[in-house]
Amino acid sequence: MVIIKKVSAKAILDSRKEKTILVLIQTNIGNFSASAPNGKSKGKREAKSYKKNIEGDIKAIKDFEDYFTEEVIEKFEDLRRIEDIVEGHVGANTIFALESAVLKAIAKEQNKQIWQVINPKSKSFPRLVGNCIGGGKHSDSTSPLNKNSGCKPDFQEFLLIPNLKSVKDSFAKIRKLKENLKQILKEKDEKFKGEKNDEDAWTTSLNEKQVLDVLNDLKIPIGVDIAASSFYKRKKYNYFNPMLKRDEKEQLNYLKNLIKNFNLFYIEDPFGEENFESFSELLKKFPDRLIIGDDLTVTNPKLLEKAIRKKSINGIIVKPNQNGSLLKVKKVCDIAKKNNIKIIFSHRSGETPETILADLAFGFGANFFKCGITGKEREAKIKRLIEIEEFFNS
Ligand code: 2PG
Ligand code: MG
Repeated sequence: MVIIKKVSAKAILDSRKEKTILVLIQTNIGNFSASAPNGKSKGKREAKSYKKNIEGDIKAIKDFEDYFTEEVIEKFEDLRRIEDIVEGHVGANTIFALESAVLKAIAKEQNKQIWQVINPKSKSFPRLVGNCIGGGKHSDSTSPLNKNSGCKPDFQEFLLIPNLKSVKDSFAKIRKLKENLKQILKEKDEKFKGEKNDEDAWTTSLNEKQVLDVLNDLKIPIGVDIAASSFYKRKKYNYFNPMLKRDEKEQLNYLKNLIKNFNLFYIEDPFGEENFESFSELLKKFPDRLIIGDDLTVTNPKLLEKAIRKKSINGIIVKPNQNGSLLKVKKVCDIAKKNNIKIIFSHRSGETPETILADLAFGFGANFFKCGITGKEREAKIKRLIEIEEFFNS
């Protein structure tokens, strides 16, 4: 059994140099820690990262220390005891980091891997979804291209989705393709300077159609995270590259054409985060493609149920810190599996070296794993997934 003796938290910097939380626990079997990531193109209905601010959460964790020390923790379901203590007093990032640290302790105590604590029978590996070129909000800060200059794709992510047998081979393949893209972008985009965005994806002045043209030549399944809520204002989709506005119907028609012309396999957040009906229309037209909710569903069981009722999606992004509670993350995955909705575990745009995402994805039976392809915070996660794969091969 795990008995918590001390709990503390501190602020660390994520890959975007923004503050995020790291939680440390001292237990009868050793010390454990875990950190949470930060999103930038956040869904409106995501749980708040902190109750008020990070400093307040750090203090709250300390204030509750005596409560934790009274609990005996033995299995995944015992995270309920942790949640009962902190629920309502801290935000999603803090709960996620705390529960992750506790999960690491349970694994160690049982001499298991973290994913085995969740589901010892897990055996199928998620397919990699690698972000190779970026636009939208993720290309604001590091890109020299001004938000309104029209000189970046309006879509947030362009994704490579290899279909190889092993995670290891898939990773090698998308790394190589991403490196090749540097040369291709140099040739096609005279403004290209080899710069990268928040998720270490290439930034370009090409627009989404030009990027998709480039990716089609790679002969690999591709996808996009449109993150449409980030440019949906006053009932219009406000494109900058080129400058034009599309209403709901025009957006739907535009996307139907893109999906057909570029053979898109994966389409995330194609419409505003409240437009469940437009998602349904797209899915009705393309039942054989992945129509995925992220801002639409924000890893929330109720919103997932709504999306299922309305037949809006056949895939859901799972970002544990959109919710915080790992018990609710499990609930989301259970509902998704029961309803044949594909599960895509995802990194956030502001990341830390934390690798538990890989264990969670494998343990909860994710179908896909969305991550950046390069950058130490992203690579660490994919490498952990490969390590799990090697565990099976050894
Ligand atoms: C997304 C994510 C991760 P963020 O929209 O899917 O790529 O972005 O973490 O900024 O919400
Ligand atoms: Mg998204």
